[in-house]
Amino acid sequence: QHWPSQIAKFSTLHPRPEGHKFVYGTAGFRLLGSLLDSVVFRVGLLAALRSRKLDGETIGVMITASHNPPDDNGVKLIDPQGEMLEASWETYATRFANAETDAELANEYLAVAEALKINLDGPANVVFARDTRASGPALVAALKDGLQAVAADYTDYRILTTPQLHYIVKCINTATTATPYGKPTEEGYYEKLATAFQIVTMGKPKSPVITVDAANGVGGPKLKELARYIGSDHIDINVVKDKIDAVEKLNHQCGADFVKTQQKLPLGLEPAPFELYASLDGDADRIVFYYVDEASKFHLLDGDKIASLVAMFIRDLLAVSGVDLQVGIVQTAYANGSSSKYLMDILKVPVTVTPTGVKHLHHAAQLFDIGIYFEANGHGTVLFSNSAMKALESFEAQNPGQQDAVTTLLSLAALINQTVGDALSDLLLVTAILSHKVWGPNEWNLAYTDLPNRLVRVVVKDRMAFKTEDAERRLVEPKGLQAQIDALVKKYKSGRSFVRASGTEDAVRVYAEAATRLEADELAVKVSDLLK
Ligand code: 16G
Ligand code: ZN
Repeated sequence: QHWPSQIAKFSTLHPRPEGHKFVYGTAGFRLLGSLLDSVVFRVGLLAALRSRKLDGETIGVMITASHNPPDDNGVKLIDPQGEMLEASWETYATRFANAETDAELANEYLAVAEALKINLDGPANVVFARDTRASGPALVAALKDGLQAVAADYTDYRILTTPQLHYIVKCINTATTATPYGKPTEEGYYEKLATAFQIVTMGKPKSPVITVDAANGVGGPKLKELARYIGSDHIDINVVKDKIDAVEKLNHQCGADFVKTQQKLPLGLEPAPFELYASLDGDADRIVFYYVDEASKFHLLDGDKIASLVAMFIRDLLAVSGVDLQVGIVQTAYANGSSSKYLMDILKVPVTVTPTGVKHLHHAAQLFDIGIYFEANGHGTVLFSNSAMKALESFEAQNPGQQDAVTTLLSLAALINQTVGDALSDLLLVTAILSHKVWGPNEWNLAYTDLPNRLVRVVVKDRMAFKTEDAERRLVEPKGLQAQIDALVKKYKSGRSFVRASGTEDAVRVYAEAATRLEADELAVKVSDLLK
């Protein structure tokens, strides 16, 4: 094969739009779908190269822009164990996307291959899927061209949630190992989760109906399918905001991001008091829950509340079982101060704080026997280490109580999508725990009371001037600013505030929390004013 001419031949069909600087960030490439054609083509080249580097292990490519508006789209790579692309490859992605000419692109391809000693004639395997966005099919075509240009083998999984594709990638790459993750198909995913859910909830009362806002995205049809596999004897899910054909409705005044950032109900939802509601985001890798009380007051049960519920449940099961395993929690600076306090002081589990972004949390969670990580925005999962699995599988129970607890823990490990945060899997996890406790949302919410908080987006001249340390909780630059923030924070009871540059938008974010709503709002505004 003569790769440079082959790459150039295909690349001319996918010209790079002028005057754009593309960056592979925390969520891959994400921007207007109409600007992504060349980027996705080039990601095809990179995915093939990554697979060749790993001796033909299968790499995933997901085309989605998650909670962004309908006209946006995005693309990200999935590593063989279902994890985010290894960080050192993000720069290659950025270099490929920004190559000015077809020839330059081909050179980049060869340069990376040479630097990493990649055999360009070795096997390359790639799987991909997309969400429901209108720009998806054309971008898939661009991706296929990229894969064909460098003779990669590929499978098109069509429309999936992001976590479903992560699951499939891991299944494929573990298929011939001692611990296969599951059947590498969409059906395999439903079967695995449905079976695990039935075992975890066996003998427990069925939970009352849960109404799920699917953000008019891919999560809607997939959740209905999952519920069908579980069966209405075991679960009762009512999916709303499921208009995937009305493409302009995607994430519009609904969905997990809307509910979390606005701290209010999706548009048009009329909730009954004390019933449980949930919202997914546009690619179903985030979920938040909520309910209203008798006075119609809205109560949010976000990622911190999920982490706390799950930590409590797993900790209690471990205590009953007598298996000695260390549970740990990973949060970001956005975690509500009350949640961290509850986890550390009441549940007595260690809490690690990392910078924002799934890859940071995921890696920190891998350091525990059982690592629970959730971002406040509702993205998270639980990781069971290999040694934890072995300890549970080989444990010899002394009584039925211990046996039950161990069986439940092992089924939880199957119920939870351990590759990445998964709204559908997390929904089942929460439902199962509530049915064990015979709790409604109000009982769940009682564990601790969130400190009122406010998130403000501030557009600044140069967000890159904002450099942080201590897991984004303190600014090192611009110089002097942190001291001013500290001086403000000191004036508020239970006050806390931090500033960081967004990794997905050209803006900085200000977070503030304090003892009362008024104070939290005021602190957020005052800190924002410092940035102007
Ligand atoms: C991305 C991250 C998400 C994070 C968010 C923060 C992944 C897969 N996604 O969506 O975890 O919460 O960015 O956005 O890592 P921000 O940097 O704009 O605040
Ligand atoms: Zn998402």
